[in-house]
Amino acid sequence: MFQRVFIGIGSNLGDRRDHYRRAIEQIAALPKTRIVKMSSLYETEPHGDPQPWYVNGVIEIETEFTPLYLLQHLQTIEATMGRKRKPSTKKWAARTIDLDLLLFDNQTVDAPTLTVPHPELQNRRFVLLPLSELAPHLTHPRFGVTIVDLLAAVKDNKKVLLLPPNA
Ligand code: A4P
Ligand code: MG
Repeated sequence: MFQRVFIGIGSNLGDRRDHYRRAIEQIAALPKTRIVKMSSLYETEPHGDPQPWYVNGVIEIETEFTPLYLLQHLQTIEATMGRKRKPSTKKWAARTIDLDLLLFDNQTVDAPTLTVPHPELQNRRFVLLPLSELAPHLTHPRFGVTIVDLLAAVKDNKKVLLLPPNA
């Protein structure tokens, strides 16, 4: 059975839009998976340590994978795109590509390697704004409020700037 899933994409190293596009190509090439919708792209001020600004966006997919298998596939894509994830690498450090599983149907997951919905989703304008383009009235399975409600309430004041499509 196909499940409706939202994936957050971010890049803040090198040709960020090219990394973003290639990640989508690789997600589209996964078996048992199809891309349904893509948000606009945004240029976003970084959260965490000082680092370059990100290009962020969200895509909606349908997949027959379970959440943990989908995470494995996303991590393989990150690895093939040159992202180095080592114990010594700082959390929240700059990266060529970051793929976060934001929402998986209306499921909640609390596994050692996976928390769904993404635990920071409600604190990040750079996630809520593109997500609100695709699914404004979707209800967060833990909080019972919609994405537009979360966006209206978010205290994150970091800049999130719409990127023109062909810039
Ligand atoms: N993991 C648990 N739940 C999830 C999930 N829902 N989706 C685990 C993806 N991964 C999940 O992630 C660490 C571990 O989280 C994974 O091994 C997986 O098993 P990581 O990608 O290796 O490390 P990270 O990305 O450095 O840390 P983390 O906690 O995932 O950070 P985020 O949430 O990815 O944030 N500022 C702007 N403007 N835009 C950004 O995109 N991104 C980050 C990273 C920081 N600041 C940013 C942005
Ligand atoms: Mg991550």
